Amino acid sequence: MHVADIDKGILGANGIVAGGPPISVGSALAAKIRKNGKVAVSFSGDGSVNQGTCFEAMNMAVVLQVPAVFVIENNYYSEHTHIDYAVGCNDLKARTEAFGFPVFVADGADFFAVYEAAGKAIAHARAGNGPAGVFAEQGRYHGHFVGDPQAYRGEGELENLRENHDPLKVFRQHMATSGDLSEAELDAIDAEVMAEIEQSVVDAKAAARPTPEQVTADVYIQYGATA
Ligand SMILES: Cc1ncc(C[n+]2csc(CCOP(=O)(O)OP(=O)(O)O)c2C)c(N)n1
Ligand SMILES: [Mg+2]
Repeated sequence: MHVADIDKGILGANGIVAGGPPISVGSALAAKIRKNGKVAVSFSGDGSVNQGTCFEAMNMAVVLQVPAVFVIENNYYSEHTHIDYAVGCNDLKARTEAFGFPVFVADGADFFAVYEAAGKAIAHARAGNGPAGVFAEQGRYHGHFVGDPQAYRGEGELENLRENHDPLKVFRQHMATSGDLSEAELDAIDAEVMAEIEQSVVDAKAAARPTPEQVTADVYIQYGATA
C-alpha cells in the first residue's frame, strides 16, 4: 500500500483510499503537456471507486482528455463489507463508462485477458483519445488483515474461489493449451520461487540485527529535483 519508486514511474500508492486517481490525473496532464507519450495508471477497488475523489478524477480526466487509465479491481469486499451492501449500482463497468470513456473488461483470474485489456486501454490513452478503464473481477482469498477471522464469508465461498477462480491454475491451463511452457517447466519455476522464499527467511534470520541508524533505511523516499 505504501510503495513508491519514482525512478520506476511508481509515484506512490498511499494509505488514503482513492487518493491515487487524482494523483494519476495530474500526472497524465503533465504527460499531455510534455507530449512524452506517457500514460498514468491508477488502481481502485470496489470500495475505493465510491469515493468522491475517484469520481472527480474520472470526470476531470475526460474534461482534460488526458492519458489516464483507471484500473478497477472488484474483489467483492472493501475491508469486511461485501459489494452488495456498499455499492448501489452493481454494474461498475457501465457506471464508469458513464463518465465518458471506454472500459475494457477482463476476467481477473486470467493473466492474458488482463494483459490484453490493459494493452487496449493504454493504446487508447496513448493515442490521444483521452482516458480509458480496465475492469477485472477476482475474489479475495485472504482477510483484510493478517488474523482477520473472516466471519463475514459465505459458506463454501473461499473453497469455491480457490477451486474455480485461481489465477495460477488458469495460467497453467493456458500453458497446457498453448504449449508455451510444459508442466515440468512450470513445476521447476514454482520450486525455484519456493526455494528463493525459503532462503530469504533463512538469510533474514541469520542476519545481524539492524542498528538504530539502519531502522529507517529504505523506508522513506528521497524526493530530489526531477526533470
Ligand atoms: C479515505 C479512507 N477511508 C477509509 C480507509 C480505510 N480503508 C483501508 S482499505 C479500505 C477498503 C478498500 O476497499 P477496496 O477499494 O475494495 O480495496 P481492496 O482492499 O478490496 O483492494 C478502507 C475502507 C482509508 N484507508 N482511507
Ligand atoms: Mg475490494
